[in-house]
Amino acid sequence: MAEKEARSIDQATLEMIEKASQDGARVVFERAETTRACPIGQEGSCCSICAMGPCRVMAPKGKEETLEERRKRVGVCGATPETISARNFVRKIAAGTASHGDHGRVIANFFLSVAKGEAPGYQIKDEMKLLQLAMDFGIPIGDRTNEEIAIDIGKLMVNEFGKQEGELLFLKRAPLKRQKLWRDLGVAPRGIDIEVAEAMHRTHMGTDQDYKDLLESGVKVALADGWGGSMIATELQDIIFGTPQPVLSQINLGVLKEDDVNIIIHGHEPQLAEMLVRVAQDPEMIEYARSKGAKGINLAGMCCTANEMLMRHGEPVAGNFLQQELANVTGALEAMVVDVQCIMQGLVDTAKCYHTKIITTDARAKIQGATHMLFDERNAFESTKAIVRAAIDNYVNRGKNVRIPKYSSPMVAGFSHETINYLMGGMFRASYRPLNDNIINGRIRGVAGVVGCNNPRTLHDAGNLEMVKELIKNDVLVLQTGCMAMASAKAGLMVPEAAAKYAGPGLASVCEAVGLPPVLHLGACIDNSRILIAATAMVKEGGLGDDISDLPVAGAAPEWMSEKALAIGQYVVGSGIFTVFGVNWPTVGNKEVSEYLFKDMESRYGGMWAFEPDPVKAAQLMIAHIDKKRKALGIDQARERVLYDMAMRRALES
Ligand code: SF4
Ligand code: MSK
Repeated sequence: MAEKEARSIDQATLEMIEKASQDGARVVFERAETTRACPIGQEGSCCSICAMGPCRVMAPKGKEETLEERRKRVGVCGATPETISARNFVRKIAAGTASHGDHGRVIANFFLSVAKGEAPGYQIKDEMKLLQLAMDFGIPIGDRTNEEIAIDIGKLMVNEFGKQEGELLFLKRAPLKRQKLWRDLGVAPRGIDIEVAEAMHRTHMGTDQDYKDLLESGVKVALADGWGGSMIATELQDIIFGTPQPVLSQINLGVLKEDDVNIIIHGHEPQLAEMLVRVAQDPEMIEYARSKGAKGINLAGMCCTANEMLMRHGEPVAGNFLQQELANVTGALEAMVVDVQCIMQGLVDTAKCYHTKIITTDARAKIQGATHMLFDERNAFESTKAIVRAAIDNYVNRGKNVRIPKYSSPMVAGFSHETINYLMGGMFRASYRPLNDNIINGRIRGVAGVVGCNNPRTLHDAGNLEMVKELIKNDVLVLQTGCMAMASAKAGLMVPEAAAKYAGPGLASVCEAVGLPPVLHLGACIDNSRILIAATAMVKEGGLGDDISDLPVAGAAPEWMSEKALAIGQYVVGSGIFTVFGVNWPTVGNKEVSEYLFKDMESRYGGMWAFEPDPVKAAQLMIAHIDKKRKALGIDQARERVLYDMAMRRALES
C-alpha cells in the first residue's frame, strides 16, 4: 500500500484513512490501489456498445504505425479509432447532461407543486428573482399573486425538458454574438431530453460515424446542460429556497460532534436537505434526541448537498467527495442520508464496521444493503421527521470506537451572481462595473472557474490547492463550485484574510477594499450555470469585448472524475472559455479527436480544451490564455503598469 501521505494533503482525511485501516474498514483510497484503472478504457480506445465487441483499437506505443497497420486498427464493424473515441466522449457528456437534466426536471416539477400549494412547508423565498424571471419570459405580472406567476414559470420550465423544436429559452441570456454563433454552427439545443436522446442515438452502433460531427453533437447536448437543465435547477432553487448571500461556516470532519446525534446529508438535490435543516431544529426532535442520551442533533453536509445547505443556511460541511466513507470511520455518524449522484456504493460496506445507517431517500437511487426511506415532497415535514427519528434511534448503537478528527476551518460562502453584482457595485447601483474596471486597470488579471470533483487517482485536494494558489498569486480571481470549492475552504482560502496571505498585490487590494476572499464559493456543481451568468454579465457590462470568448477568463477541473464534469467542461468550452482538465483525459489515446478538442474547437467556438495533470502548469496555461485575451482587448499595457507599481512598492517595503 502506498504511503498514506501519498493519498491526501488533508490531515483529517489522513487520520481517518489510518483509523479505517486499523478498524478493517475498506475505503476508496485502498480500492483505488487494488482496482487499477484499465489503460485501454482510460484512453478511450475501447468500444463496448454492441455485442460484436468489445473492440480494442489502441495505437501501438513507441513505434510508428504503417498505413496498413492503421487500416486494420478498427472495430469489428469497421469503426475507426476516431469514431470510437468521439463516441465514448459524447456518451459521457450525454450522461452528465442527463444527470443534471434530471435534477433540473425534478426541481421544475417541484417548483410547480410549491406554486400550486401541493408541497406544504415550502414557499417562494426570492420574490425579486421570481419577478425578474417572469419579465425575462414575458409572463404577465400585474396584480397576480406570486403563486400564479410561479405556475406559469413552472410550466414553461417543465416544458423545456420535453420541447421538440425551437431553442432553449435561457439561450437568450447569452451574449447576442454567442447566440448567433450557436445557431450558425447548428448547436443551439432545442430541448433538454431531445438532445440527450439524440446523442445516445448518434452514438449507437452504426449511426454517426464522423468524429467531427459527433464532437459537435457533444457541444449541443452539453449546452442543453449548462444553459438548460443546470440553469433551470439553479434559478428555480434560488426562488424557492432563497438566493445565496455571504454566510460564515465551518468545514471538515471536525464539524461532527461527540455528544450529538450526527446526521450527514449527501448527494445533490436540495429539497430534503432544506427540510432537514428545519427538522433538525424542531424542539420535539431535539427532545427526542435528548431522551436517547444525546445533547442535540448536529446536521452537516457532504459533497454538493452540503454546498446547497451551506450557501443558503451556513450549515457546516463535513467534507468533499473522497471523504464520504471517512465520515463513517469516525464512528460518530448515526446516519448518512443520501439522494442522487456521487454516492459511493462502498459507503454500505464501510458502514458495516460501525453503526452508521446509510439511508437512501430517492426512488431513482437505491443501494443494496442500505435502508430505503422514501422522501415524499408532498408530505415533506413528516417524511423528514421519520428519517431524523431513525438517525436518533441509532444513537444508542454508537460504540466506543469513536474518533472525530480535530480539524475544521472557517469559511465564507454564498457568492451567487446576484451577490457578486451587489458586493461589487453596492445596493443602489448593483453592477459588474467595478469588476470590469479592475480587470481593465489590471488589478485583477482575469477570472478563473476551478470546479469539479476529487479523484483517488491523484493526490486528494492537492491539484486544486496548487492550482488555486498559483492563480490568485497571479492576481486571478477564482470562482469555485462543487468539491473543489471545499478543498479550498478546508485549506483556508475562503476567508477574506486569505487575500493578504495568498493573493497577488492587485487582487489583494481589490479583495481588501470590498472585504472579499480571493476565492469565491458559488455553490454546487449544478450552479456552474452561475459562472455562465457571471461571464455574460461581464460582457454586457462593457469594455471587455462582445462575447464570452473575448473575456480574460479560463476554467479548470484539476481533480475531476464524473461524467457531469465532462458535460460542464464541454458547455463551458462551447460557451467560449478555455478549459483545462487534470488527472487523465478520456480521448488521450486518439490524436485526431484530441487535436479537435484541444485546437480546432478554438477556431469554431473561441474556447478549447486542454489536458494538463500538473496543476501549476495547468494554472500557467490558464494565465497565458488570460494574458492572450488581455492583449487582444488592448488592456495588457494597463496591467504591466500596475505590476511595475506593485514591484516598486514591494521593493520599498523590503
Ligand atoms: Fe466493436 Fe463496432 Fe460493436 Fe463498437 S460498435 S463494439 S467497434 S463492433
Ligand atoms: S459532488 S460531481 S464529486 S463536484 Fe457535485 Fe463533487 Fe463532482 Fe460529485
